[in-house]
Amino acid sequence: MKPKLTLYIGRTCHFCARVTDFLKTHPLEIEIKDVWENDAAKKEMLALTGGKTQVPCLRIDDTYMFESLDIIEKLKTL
Ligand SMILES: N[C@@H](CCC(=O)N[C@@H](CS)C(=O)NCC(=O)O)C(=O)O
Repeated sequence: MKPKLTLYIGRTCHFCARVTDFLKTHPLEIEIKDVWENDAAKKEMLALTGGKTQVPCLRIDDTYMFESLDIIEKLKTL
């Protein structure tokens, strides 16, 4: 079964842009939520990660990644 993917980003975060730029050339079924623009997304991320706010954050089912380059390497395998 395909994992459920969610990418938490911040609108002007260049580490996040690195990941969203990658997704333009490697489209995947992934929900993108801006935690800097959307309070509900921020609350959701805080609750899920136990208080972590660093973006980009990739949620793969119930695991979380916080490093843009690691996220891109992982996305290449999905
Ligand atoms: N090494 C990380 C850096 C990510 C980073 O510094 N993100 C900043 C925004 S540009 C952030 O979320 N800062 C707030 C925090 O760490 O809670 C990466 O490559 O993704």
